[in-house]
Amino acid sequence: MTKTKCSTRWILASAVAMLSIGGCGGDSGGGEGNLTVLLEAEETIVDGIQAGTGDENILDGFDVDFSRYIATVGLVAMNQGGGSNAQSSSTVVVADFASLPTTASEFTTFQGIPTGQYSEFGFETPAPDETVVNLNSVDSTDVEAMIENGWSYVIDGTITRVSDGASKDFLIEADVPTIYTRCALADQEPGVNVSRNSSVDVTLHGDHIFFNGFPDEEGNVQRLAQWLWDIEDTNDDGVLTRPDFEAATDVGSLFPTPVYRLAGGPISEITSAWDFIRAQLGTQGHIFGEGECEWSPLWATTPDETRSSARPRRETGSGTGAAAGIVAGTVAGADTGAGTGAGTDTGTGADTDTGTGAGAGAGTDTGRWH
Ligand SMILES: [Ca+2]
Repeated sequence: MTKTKCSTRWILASAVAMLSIGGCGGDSGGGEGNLTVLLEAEETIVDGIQAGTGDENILDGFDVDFSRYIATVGLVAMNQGGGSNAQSSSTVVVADFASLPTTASEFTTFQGIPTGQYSEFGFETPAPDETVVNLNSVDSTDVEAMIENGWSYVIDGTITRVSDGASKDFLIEADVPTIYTRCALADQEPGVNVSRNSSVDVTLHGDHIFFNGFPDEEGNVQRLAQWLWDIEDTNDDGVLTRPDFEAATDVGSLFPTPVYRLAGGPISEITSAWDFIRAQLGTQGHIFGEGECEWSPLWATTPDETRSSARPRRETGSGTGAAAGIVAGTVAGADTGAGTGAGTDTGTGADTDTGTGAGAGAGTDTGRWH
């Protein structure tokens, strides 16, 4: 099973490792192969998250369980580096991750594609449309509501205060249009290797809304739930939903510094609990359980715009030699790359690169999100 830690990916380090390791990825002999893409739910979704003092517990005395964890995933895209042998799938599925372990999880397959290392692999959690494939009997009412409203997530859960057993229900119905790119397992070649018959697990984590920010390193992650407990049921309907989260604008009280760091996430300025939820949900995509992906900023919040002009573009810089900075909102501080190269980065985004130069200068430019 997967672990629940969320490790930082040191992107250039991975690139350097790739170069030094060379073609260790196995079958790249020019043949054709198949890649099956599977969905995987982190155990936090299936088993819930328990109060405790362990690394993966909620530290401030709350249990959380999910009865439904419905999400849309799809639009897998990959290439063998520099755009070569690009493959993509238009399939988008909707699945209840809470019941995935006992139901179908295969959602798309690439057949007869060139074998080798697809060093750039990604996918999306898009707003669904009428073409969405219902993978494991998600209630049609939910699917229609997701299409109608552009929701990528419907999460139905309960938070319980262990000191007295009191509980509250919450329902998160959220548009979280995220493009995940450059997925990689730590200490392995980036992306996915395609051989004769290969597969990749696309994993959604379930616990990021309890992270104390958007941490650079897993050692810094704490899971805390007091903020959710403190949300007021403003409309007195017995469940915490979007209007309640949007009304919770006292961000400094809900997410106090220095315990929380709200900078560096997919939403540049978090002004409510709703922003925090959407931003954290926009970081939950992984491969092979713990393999980190870069995530795009979240964009429009209305269904009409989620797939159109507001969609961010990813541009690849043209530099070679010194790596020239990591994408905005990915892994702050993970950039190394003040080597000796003379590459020119052509990205012009408003990102702020926070890397400090200690790299070997062997990477290629990572591109930026706009
Ligand atoms: Ca309510």
